[in-house]
Amino acid sequence: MVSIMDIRNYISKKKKVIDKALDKHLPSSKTMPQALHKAMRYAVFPGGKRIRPILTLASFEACGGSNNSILPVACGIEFIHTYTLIHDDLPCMDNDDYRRGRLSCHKKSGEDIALLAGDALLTLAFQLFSEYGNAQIIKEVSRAIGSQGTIGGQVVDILATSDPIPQGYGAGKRPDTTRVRGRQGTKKELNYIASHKTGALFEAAVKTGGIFKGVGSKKINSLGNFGKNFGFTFQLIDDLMDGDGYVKTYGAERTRNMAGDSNGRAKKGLKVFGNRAARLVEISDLVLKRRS
Ligand code: GRG
Repeated sequence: MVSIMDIRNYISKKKKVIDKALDKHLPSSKTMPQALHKAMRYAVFPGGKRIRPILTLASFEACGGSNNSILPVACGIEFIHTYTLIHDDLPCMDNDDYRRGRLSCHKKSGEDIALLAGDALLTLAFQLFSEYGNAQIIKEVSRAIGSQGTIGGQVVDILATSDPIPQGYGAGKRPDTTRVRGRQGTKKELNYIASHKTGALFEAAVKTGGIFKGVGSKKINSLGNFGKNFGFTFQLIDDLMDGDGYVKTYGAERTRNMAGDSNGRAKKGLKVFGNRAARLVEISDLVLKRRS
């Protein structure tokens, strides 16, 4: 039975439960190598919205799950998200000094340790999936974040938005990999980036809830459809807030309409879950309304 608890209240309660579990599954900052564990914890706490693991929990509930057994797996999803943010901020990527209003991980811990903190969070995620989840979760998530998933999306983002293409790979020349960012990609590239860099992990996060509960492929596909379209809505709204990406290509009004359409597509396939999917629906509607 779905309670009438307000969705914001639901999200804030889940966030607290997730934060507690994240803390439990991260090595203490006093454990050797302290610098690494400090950097991992710095990147994870206080953290952001925790929207991906919340979706994993809500999806588990939509499939009839009602306990906290899925928490370690949901933590794995957040650790992966955190790894992407650490690596995305590195000088060789977006070169961002700040994340969530404070120094980015490499500015706090140094590039070497930050890079390895990202690697260690990614590795920890798969340790949790193997210990508390199952092979299907490992398969789903690894596909989602590999060369044809998140990492592929990041590569297309770099290549589509940087200029000039690196020169100097000729005989006897040192490779010059300097890139000047700021070019707007084609519509095809924009869609690839949204579906791979942003969408794929959302899709996997939602599917993971169903896989953990052991539902059949029809329901997993419905969850996948929700996750994919949710991810697209999320990206469009993010671009509206930043005046970036889709807004630069299509303008704000069309981008908002596209977000409304993808939110509609996301929710359409959830009917099979009945009222149990109420939280997924409400989270999706909330993202559409997001202004900050
Ligand atoms: C594999 C190196 C590497 C990078 C992957 C996903 C990614 C590429 C980089 C993350 C940076 C980014 C801007 C991705 C687009 C999706 C997005 C808006 C992420 C921010 O997610 P939120 O808003 O973040 O959920 P919080 O701070 O709430 O956790």
